[in-house]
Amino acid sequence: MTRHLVTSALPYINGVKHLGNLVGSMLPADVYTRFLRQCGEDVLFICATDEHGTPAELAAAAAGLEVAEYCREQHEVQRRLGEGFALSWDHFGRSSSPQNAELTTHIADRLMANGFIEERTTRQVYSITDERFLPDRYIVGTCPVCGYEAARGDQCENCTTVLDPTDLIEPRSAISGSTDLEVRETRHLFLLQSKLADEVRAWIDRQEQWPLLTTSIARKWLDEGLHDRSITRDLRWGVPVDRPGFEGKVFYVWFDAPIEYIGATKEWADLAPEERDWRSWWYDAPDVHYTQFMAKDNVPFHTVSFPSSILGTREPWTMASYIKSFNWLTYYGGKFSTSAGRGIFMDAALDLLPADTWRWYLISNAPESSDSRFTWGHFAQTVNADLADTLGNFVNRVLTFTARNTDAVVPTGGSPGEVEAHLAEELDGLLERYTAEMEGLEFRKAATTLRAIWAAGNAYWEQSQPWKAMKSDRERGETILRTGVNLVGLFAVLSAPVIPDTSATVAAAVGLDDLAWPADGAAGLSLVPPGRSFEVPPVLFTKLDADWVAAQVARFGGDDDPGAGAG
Ligand code: B3M
Ligand code: ZN
Repeated sequence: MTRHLVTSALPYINGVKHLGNLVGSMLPADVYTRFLRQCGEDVLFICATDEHGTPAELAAAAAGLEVAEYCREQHEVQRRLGEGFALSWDHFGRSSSPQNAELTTHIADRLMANGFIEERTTRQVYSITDERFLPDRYIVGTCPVCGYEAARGDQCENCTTVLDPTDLIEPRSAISGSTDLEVRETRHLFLLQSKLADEVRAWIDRQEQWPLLTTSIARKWLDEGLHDRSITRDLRWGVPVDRPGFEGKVFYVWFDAPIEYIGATKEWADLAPEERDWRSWWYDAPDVHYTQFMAKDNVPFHTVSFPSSILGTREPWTMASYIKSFNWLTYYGGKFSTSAGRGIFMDAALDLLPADTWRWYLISNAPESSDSRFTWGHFAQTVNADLADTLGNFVNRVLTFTARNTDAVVPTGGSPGEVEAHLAEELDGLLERYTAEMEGLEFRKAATTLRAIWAAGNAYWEQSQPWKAMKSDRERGETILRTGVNLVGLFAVLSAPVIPDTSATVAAAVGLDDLAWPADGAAGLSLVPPGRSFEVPPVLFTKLDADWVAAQVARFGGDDDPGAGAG
């Protein structure tokens, strides 16, 4: 019996995440997890905050907090926002956990013992003013190629030339602005990726089902040749390196962060050790199918460096069975930016509208084969057309009309005729396609098919004209009403992975407490039995008008044509 392990890329600890972070990993991972659970699968969904590295240290300093306290606070903020978006992870861990430190140290020890780590002396820029070595990104200066004055020590974002900090003209610290820098020798541990390149490539070559976005990025890195990479840093905050001469050094954040997938599973098990076995998911676990979710910039770490670390242990750790990667959700064509406060972030989004409204928009516009462009006008159009008109309006009119004619009890009269047989057949095809798209992690297509299922229900109701049938042929009319209420129940079940809160409300209204995935259209049309009492839920979605759109554009920025209504 296959067991499913699902992980989402770990959000960095610093700052509330924006909708691009959400749709690029955590949200689709949740949708897939929910779908698998409704299909009766055994699923473990793991995520955590990625707490180490210079950004965490600088963000803590800016907040005037000790970095450990800052991370504790921010983890709670992100955990709560994840719950607000109904992200149903089994555990939301912390890469600063003792479990992750223990596992990171173990994996490093195994790599050392197997000859895949060696100590090297490197030359690094030290800031006398900041009393610390500066990672390349925290050194700024004038680009020697294009003269751009804010080029970073690793790359000039103006002309994209890859740089060394010593290439910069008039280099200065990005932390203090000080130019009081000097190059010092420092010792670091290097992961000898070059010795593992063939094994990594062989592993990638075996992944024929992976999306092209994932494998093309992996092969680009492999084709450029895998360089040995430093996996330690002169930082205070991180997993300490337990090695003489390495006091005051920690592992590089991208060495320990992926190991936190395992660490967070151990954190989860340590909360109930008598019934949870973390090793059964991660160690010598051939029955586990492991799906990872991430944005494309994280693909190299997940297809090259993390697999190198795991393969080099010569231990049977679980490796990804499938890696689903995403392009970018842009904000009016530009990048969402935590630092520049550009775009809409998880906290502001939930203050504006319920999670399901965002979940639907993001999944139905997921940046899978290309970038997706968020605009307030498009967001409002999508919410109005799909959620308010197609789904919400159907639920309301069917249950209201039926309640009025049957005293809110599912009628027993008549029996399904030709029209219902045709509807069941149509739903068979749509359900088969929707299920396959969910299994295939094709989220935009799955949302399009789900919307087509909602539309099929609307078409059935319109064409059957129960308001006439109830006057001319009560038996026929009651058959249509019963079918309508069952369509409402079916919509609740099939929409649950994407808009779980709305589905729960609708399912409760028609007395459905089992959201098991239906086998076919006919099964889907008999979820709510005759004779059952039901309620009419409040209107599910309020339409967003042009004034609302204009208000968001004014508040968050955007270049919608002011006259562009919400549609
Ligand atoms: N913290 C997310 C990012 O690059 C990064 C993912 C780690 S997954 C182990 O924004
Ligand atoms: Zn440049």
